[in-house]
Amino acid sequence: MLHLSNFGFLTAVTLFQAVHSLNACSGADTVFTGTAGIRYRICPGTDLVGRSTSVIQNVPSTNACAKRCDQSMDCFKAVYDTQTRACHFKGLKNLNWVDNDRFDVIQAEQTNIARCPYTETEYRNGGKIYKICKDTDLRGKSAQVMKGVANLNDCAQRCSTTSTCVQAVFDSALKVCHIKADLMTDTLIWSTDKRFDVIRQDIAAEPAKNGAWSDLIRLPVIPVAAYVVPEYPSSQRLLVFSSWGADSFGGEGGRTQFADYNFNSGTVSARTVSNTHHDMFCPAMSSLQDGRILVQGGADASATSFYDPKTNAFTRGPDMKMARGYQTSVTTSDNRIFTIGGAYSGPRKGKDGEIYDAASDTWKALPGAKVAPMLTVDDEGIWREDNHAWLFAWKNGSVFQAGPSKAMNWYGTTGTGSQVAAGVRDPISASMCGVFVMYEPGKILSAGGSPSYTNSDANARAHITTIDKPNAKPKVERIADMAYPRGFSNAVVLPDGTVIVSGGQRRSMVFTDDGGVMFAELFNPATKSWKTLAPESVPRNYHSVSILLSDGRVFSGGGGLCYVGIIGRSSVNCNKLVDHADGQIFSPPYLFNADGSDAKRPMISALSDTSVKVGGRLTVTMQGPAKGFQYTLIRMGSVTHSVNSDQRRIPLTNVTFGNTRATITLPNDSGVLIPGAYYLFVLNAQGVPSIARTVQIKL
Ligand SMILES: *[C@@H]1O[C@H](CO)[C@@H](O)[C@H](O)[C@H]1NC(C)=O
Ligand SMILES: *[C@@H]1O[C@H](CO)[C@@H](O)[C@H](O)[C@H]1NC(C)=O
Ligand SMILES: *[C@@H]1O[C@H](CO)[C@@H](O)[C@H](O)[C@H]1NC(C)=O
Ligand SMILES: [Cu+2]
Repeated sequence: MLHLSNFGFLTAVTLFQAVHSLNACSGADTVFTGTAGIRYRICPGTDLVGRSTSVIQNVPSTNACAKRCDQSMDCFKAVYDTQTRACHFKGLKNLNWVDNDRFDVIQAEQTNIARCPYTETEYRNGGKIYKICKDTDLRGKSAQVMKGVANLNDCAQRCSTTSTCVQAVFDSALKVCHIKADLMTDTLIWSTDKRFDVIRQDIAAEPAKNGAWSDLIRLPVIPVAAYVVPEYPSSQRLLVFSSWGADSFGGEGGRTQFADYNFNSGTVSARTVSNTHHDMFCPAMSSLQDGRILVQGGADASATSFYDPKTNAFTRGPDMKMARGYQTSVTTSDNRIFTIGGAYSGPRKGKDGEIYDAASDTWKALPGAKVAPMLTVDDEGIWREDNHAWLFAWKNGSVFQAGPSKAMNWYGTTGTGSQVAAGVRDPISASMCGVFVMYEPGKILSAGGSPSYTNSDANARAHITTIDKPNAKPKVERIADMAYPRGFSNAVVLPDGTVIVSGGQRRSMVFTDDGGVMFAELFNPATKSWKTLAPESVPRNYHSVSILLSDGRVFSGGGGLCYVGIIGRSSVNCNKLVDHADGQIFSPPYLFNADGSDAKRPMISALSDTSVKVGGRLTVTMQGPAKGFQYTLIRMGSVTHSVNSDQRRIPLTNVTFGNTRATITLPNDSGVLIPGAYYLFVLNAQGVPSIARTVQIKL
């Protein structure tokens, strides 16, 4: 009866059910995989109310109906009627998805992709070559829409004769050819979608110039936060986590979903951490001298959890003095952890500093480390104004706050704490959820962000802030803008001192991919300029991360997470296309020879010690001569919400050479060389990095 609505019958039942329309399966759905690998989601007990394009009688089962749909060139959605055993192929417009026990809904699946999952064909015309990936779509704006296009070949032909056409999409259902918008100005996201075929001009990748992104790495959780596990001789694991839900949050869940990803072997495992009774969603994170990571607050806002790389176990730490979420913490020169802000959780006001001392395993309030001078002015008020401070630990226990407020401040961590104004970084606006990184001692690159946390235009501005003595006014230099404005992007300093900024949106808007910037950019400190790199496949916005791996590549992942309100509630109604339980690894240009082949890397054969004191000596033995190489330490990172206050790069300048040995005297100031686990990289004259060895720097 319901399927006759195209004839004008609308029963009271359909009208009633229309009120309860679904945007995702309300129960457990299953997958039917067609002959060409196209996946169909089958949602039992639901109906797609609307016009049927054809009806096949006497179909024995739902799977048989899915098979018939798969065999048909123009079936993307179907409904199986379990009473009449009829298989209805549905149209594409004016459908209403509702609960109804009598029917099962079958829909060709959409999944974001970075590579064509099917065999591609070629189209050539006028010296141009195009690759055709059937059954996929490029979601995003079209520059031109051509109607009445007979087939895929015609669409490819039209693209090849349109000078601006780099990518096109053929809509086989409506016989429309879409010349897609320019990726430089618009966001295009490639996904499987049986209705469409993608035509892409085959342009040489040039990895030595632009770097190269890996295929998508599917993860069992959305990587909202990430840290590298310090391991010897070299780290090979990334731990990532979300909230109590792998793809959802809401409330204080008392547990956290983790994934353990080995970036050498590619293996991934899921892990629920519940023994610390801590939902670690939206926390601050800092690592200590002994390699332990302290995750603080977030959804369970007073709780803290230690991760110990030696045991791979979590233990509960002491509660903070004040409940916090979206605070920033930083490890100080004396191996304590300073934290400030965090009105997102717990009380809204007065989130002055406090400090964790590993020696006594206690937190102490620092009422003199006032939060008020570092507030932004946000459209949503105080909830957002003390979030994600740009903190850098510096000499003699000091902490420098470089943003996101226009104003900068020095914080002192002795006694009851102190605060000293340090001038204005950016007179134009605050830069909430911009990026900040110390790429060499005392030199801070910051870029992007928006005046308000969300619903706020991002900026492309960049600054270099140079700090020297604690409490002294820093030097601020506005440098060239990035090519793209970015809110919610992430920054990673590479062993050669360049900085990769990836992801982010042109207008900050939580939980969307709108205006996502696909191209990464590389900051070069020698020229203080930016260079655009290869585009990532998936937008990485709010709740995304990027982090340096021990092999000199960069992991970029996450974005999204769905608010479901109640702990344990299903995420089926979430829009999975903006919840990114995946990542991609970027190989920077320095890993390639000019012809695109892999560059030969310097090889470290041994370190004299796995643990060295600040100011101490370390001998590196190379496979081959040690001279002519650059030696660099990068503190291992932890990242969430565009904040990585652990990372910093320390080039090593006091080096003497033997034949295959380099003896390094480390910087003698623990405010420069903050205690903790570091990557030791060796770079050759071409700037190609070794695989890093792990070294612990201690007081
Ligand atoms: C280090 O900080 C303490 C406390 O703020 C101060 O008394 C001392 O003079 C500082 N030392 C140096 C060398 O700046
Ligand atoms: C370089 O290291 C030597 C010890 O190997 C030390 O005496 C000297 O002070 C260091 N120089 C600098 C500039 O740190
Ligand atoms: C500490 O290092 C600085 C250079 O970074 C050097 O000038 C100074 O001599 C060193 N001090 C000691 C006591 O080694
Ligand atoms: Cu968050």
